[in-house]
Amino acid sequence: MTLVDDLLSGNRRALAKAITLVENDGVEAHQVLAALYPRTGRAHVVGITGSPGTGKSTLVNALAKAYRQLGYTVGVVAVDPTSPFTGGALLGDRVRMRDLSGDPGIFIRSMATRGSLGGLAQATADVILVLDAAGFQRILVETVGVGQAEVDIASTAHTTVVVEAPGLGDEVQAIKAGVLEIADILAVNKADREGADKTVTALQMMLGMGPSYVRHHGQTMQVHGSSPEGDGWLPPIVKTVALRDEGVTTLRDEIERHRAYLQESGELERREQERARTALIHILQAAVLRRLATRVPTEQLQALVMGVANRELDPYSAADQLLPLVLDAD
Ligand SMILES: Nc1nc2c(ncn2[C@@H]2O[C@H](COP(=O)(O)OP(=O)(O)O)[C@@H](O)[C@H]2O)c(=O)[nH]1
Ligand SMILES: [Mg+2]
Repeated sequence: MTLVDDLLSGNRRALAKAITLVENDGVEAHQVLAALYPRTGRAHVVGITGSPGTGKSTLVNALAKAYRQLGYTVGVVAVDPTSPFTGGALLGDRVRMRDLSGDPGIFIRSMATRGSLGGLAQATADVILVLDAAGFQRILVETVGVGQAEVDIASTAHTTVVVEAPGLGDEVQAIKAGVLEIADILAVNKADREGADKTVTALQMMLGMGPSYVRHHGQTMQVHGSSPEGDGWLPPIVKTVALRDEGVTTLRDEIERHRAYLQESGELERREQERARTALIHILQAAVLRRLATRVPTEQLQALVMGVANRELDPYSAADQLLPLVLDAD
């Protein structure tokens, strides 16, 4: 495939084209991904997540520069599902990223929000694969930490950095336990602002009471940050001033330390398998649903819809009646 060959030889136009292709999904996209897949698995994927305005884009920009100083090539994927009208590409992000864009060792892409959020998570995972195959050694993925889709995207990352900033009112209230749960590293950005130390203290307290809090709410305790074996990874808290590149090399080094931890503990392999399983099952579910959906007999469906709407039948019983028709359609 010419596109794949061009991409692998470092052609940026081919890379951009392949990314657009996988973003839009479809048969050709799957062929490209199949051809690229054997070349993937080398990049370290870093998720940068947190509330809007905490400074994620600025931090990603600074972090990319810090990685370039070590000679690593960097791919940046910005996912912003909160701005469907701009397709996630905020003008501010673009302006700020401009000082990086002349560097061939950096590739920046804003993800458009197409279709469902679940679709966005899948598209993001596929774009990461393309960048990985193209040889980018570190891939930074910016997401807004609000919902399940963001947690899904974060689960694609090897290392998740949760960004907080001071001055969000009552710190303990502002920090969502669900987001804390996925943190491998916590960055308190805008450390030049008043209250940064209070935010750090609040985070330390929350980390301390994390497990019991999580257990109390009946959620799973198996989080990225802590290993069940006990002497695993304790999420470090790093203060940064992204605007002035302060603390950013420390953050970079903590990410690298986490990467080493993942490799040495065998956790990387375990996560990789988990990810492969999730990816495969998601794709399979979607394919099975698509195929079965075409088999739903239209007339019977319409009759049952009427029955449910008229309260003659409940939707579970209606589905029970349809199911054998769908499954035995051959
Ligand atoms: N004072 C201060 N402002 C910052 C810092 N980092 C980012 N900002 C500013 O915070 C605002 C939001 O930053 P942005 O990176 O767009 O945040 P995002 O929404 O999380 O991506 C911008 O005006 C930035 O210039 C910092 O370290 N200190
Ligand atoms: Mg941003």
